[in-house]
Amino acid sequence: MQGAIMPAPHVYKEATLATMQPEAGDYGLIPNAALVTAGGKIAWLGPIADLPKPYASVSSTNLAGRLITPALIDCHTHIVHGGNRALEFEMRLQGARYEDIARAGGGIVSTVTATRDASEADLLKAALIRVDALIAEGVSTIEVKSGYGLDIDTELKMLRTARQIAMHRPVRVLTSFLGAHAVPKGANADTYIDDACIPALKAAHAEGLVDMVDGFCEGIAFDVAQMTRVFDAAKALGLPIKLHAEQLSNIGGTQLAAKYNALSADHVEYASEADAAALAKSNTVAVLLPGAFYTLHETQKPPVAAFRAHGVPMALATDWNPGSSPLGSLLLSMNMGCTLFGLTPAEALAGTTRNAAQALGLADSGTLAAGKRADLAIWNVATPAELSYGIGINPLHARIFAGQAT
Ligand code: DI6
Ligand code: FE
Repeated sequence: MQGAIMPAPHVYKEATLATMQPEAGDYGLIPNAALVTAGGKIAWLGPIADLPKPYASVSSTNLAGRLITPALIDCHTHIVHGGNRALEFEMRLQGARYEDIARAGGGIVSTVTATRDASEADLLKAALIRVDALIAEGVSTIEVKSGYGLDIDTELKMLRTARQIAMHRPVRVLTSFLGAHAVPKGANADTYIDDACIPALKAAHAEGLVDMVDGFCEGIAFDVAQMTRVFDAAKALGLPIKLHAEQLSNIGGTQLAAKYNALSADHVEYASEADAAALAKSNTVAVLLPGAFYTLHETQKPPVAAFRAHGVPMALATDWNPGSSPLGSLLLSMNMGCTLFGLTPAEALAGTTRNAAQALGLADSGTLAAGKRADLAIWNVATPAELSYGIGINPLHARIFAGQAT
């Protein structure tokens, strides 16, 4: 940025680096390493013995063997919303099913009422509390969806709130327009898509509020034909797409996402082998959301073996939302990804760094390499598997955002 004061070079010494570079395999570990930041980017990294001479005399921090990873990326959240659904939690514990509650007018639609009633200031205040919890775990980048407005004004209010977050906290926010999240009470799904959802998308895009377009392709939400209309509108605006697909049943969302070269297909518990092959072909990330699987007592696990076999990149996210995943910890998502879905700790860390960046279309973050953003997490652990192993433990030592300790 012209005229701005760029952070001077700084050396982090005596660290172990988990570079997460794809070609390095597993974590891409470099023991006894140094990492140099300058101008908000990574300037150099490697074994400390190879540190270029000019960096020997600049300011430095001795990390005493701590682990540096790319800062974490939560690539699927609904953290802007009003109210909570604790009552529904109690109903489910008494035997009610998520889909039955939704069909009876509860579920997503009840959060819609609370979100319509909330002011932008109230939404922001509540969202910032959630953002702070993620930042405290070394998160630098958060995707935030709309979808609890289901009318033009409230969808825009949610997206404006999401844009506000980065003005109040050192964090990067990417927005997804999720107008096709649920059918509003009393509305017809087709009429809603054509007369409210697509016009809201156009209005939000005109205000510069939309980075990506998402939808909920499911029996209780929208079918493939309806999502196709939303995706065609997104394509006409030049916006990348993502999709909540195959969460509760298989109705063809994953194939649709692949056909549109989506950045990601999310949930995908009910995806098939053929779906995995289609995702691989379109280089679409499978975003796994164990918080929703856990909360809803699901038993159908995503086809991790097929994703591996076909080379589908897998990401992990919180899906932080008031209904199916009131989960405010990305580290716990990593643990759940391993324990519930059988990911390796290396896959879990790739899922919240490199592959999460890909799920957001970000080429400048998610790995440690010269030229990438200096978004780092420094941990009080010696080995990266410890990040997935702990339950309810936060070993963050420091977070660096664009080269600055925050
Ligand atoms: N799938 C989810 O997991 C969230 N949205 C979606 O389409 C759940 C949203 C909610 O229950 O409020
Ligand atoms: Fe979601």
